[in-house]
Amino acid sequence: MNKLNVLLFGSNGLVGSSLKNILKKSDKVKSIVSSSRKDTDLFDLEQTRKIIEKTEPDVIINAAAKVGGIVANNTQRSEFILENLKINMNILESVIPNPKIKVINLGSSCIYPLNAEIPIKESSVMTGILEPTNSPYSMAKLSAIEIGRAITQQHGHEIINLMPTNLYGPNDYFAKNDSHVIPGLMYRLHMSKLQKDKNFYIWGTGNPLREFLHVDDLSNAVEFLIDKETNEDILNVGSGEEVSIKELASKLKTVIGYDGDVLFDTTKPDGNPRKLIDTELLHKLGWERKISLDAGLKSTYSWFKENFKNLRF
Ligand code: GFB
Repeated sequence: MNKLNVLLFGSNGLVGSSLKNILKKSDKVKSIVSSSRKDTDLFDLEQTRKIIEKTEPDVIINAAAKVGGIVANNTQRSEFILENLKINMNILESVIPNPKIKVINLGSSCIYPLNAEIPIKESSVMTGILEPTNSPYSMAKLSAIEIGRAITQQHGHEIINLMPTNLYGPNDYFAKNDSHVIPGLMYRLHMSKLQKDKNFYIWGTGNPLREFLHVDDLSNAVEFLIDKETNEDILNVGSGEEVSIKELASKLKTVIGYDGDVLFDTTKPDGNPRKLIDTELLHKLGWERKISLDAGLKSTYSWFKENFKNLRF
């Protein structure tokens, strides 16, 4: 087996940091070039072209994106569509001259229509209206799929779009306003414990259902796919388990040791009521998730406490 040279874009984020660790240990990988905004401006086509030409990768993994939770997506709507479009356009346009480069492009389960049948299959893509709180982000991710398809048909590339469910884990962005729900609740519950707050407000009604996947499980899926041949160009990757936001808050309350009351701030949006994805295609290829939600929440909170001093909020 020929070992692969990998170029990883977005290497400092939640997904990129986990991927670096997992790929370093992989016997399929010869070398990894980790690229972040410090060395390459992916809004700039020439810079993007240059690093690809210089590193001559067999595989490009695109984990670079502007990401955030429901409030960030819903308020910075222009940034979410424009920045993600630019990143995806520049990477995909830059690979056109070299069809031998395989691309694994990270997307999100929010690309699927609001009324898609649950569990959501890959074939539901582009069959209906998007969930309004994150439609700009979703549209950028959908455009990446369409650009990938155009390039594949015209130039013969292999481009896989991996659609993870809500991710969490070490190196996430733990903050009050712009985070996703797990790092957001973890930060806020931790602070409420320290401040001995009597009441804690979770956003929305607590009723939406979400499926969570530890980021290392996603990275194992990427490592698994790096040398796999498949005719699928979209693959879902999820845990198959749903929990309500209320249940999630209760689990986190226990892990963190906060003993006040949990109430609801219904001025904040609920977003999608339910978006469980169908991971059957990836299971059939042979991938399985390993980290349960309970174990993942515990280990992520340990990491959070150990790294608290160095985190930016
Ligand atoms: O993870 P999250 O921000 O985004 O929120 P989405 C999930 C649910 O948790 C929503 C509720 O119903 C929130 O109202 N929630 C409760 C909280 N408390 C909190 C809190 O303290 N912080 C946050 N953030 N939420 C995202 C998209 O949607 O899904 C992204 O916005 C991405 O674009 C991601 O696609 C996978 O799950 O609703």
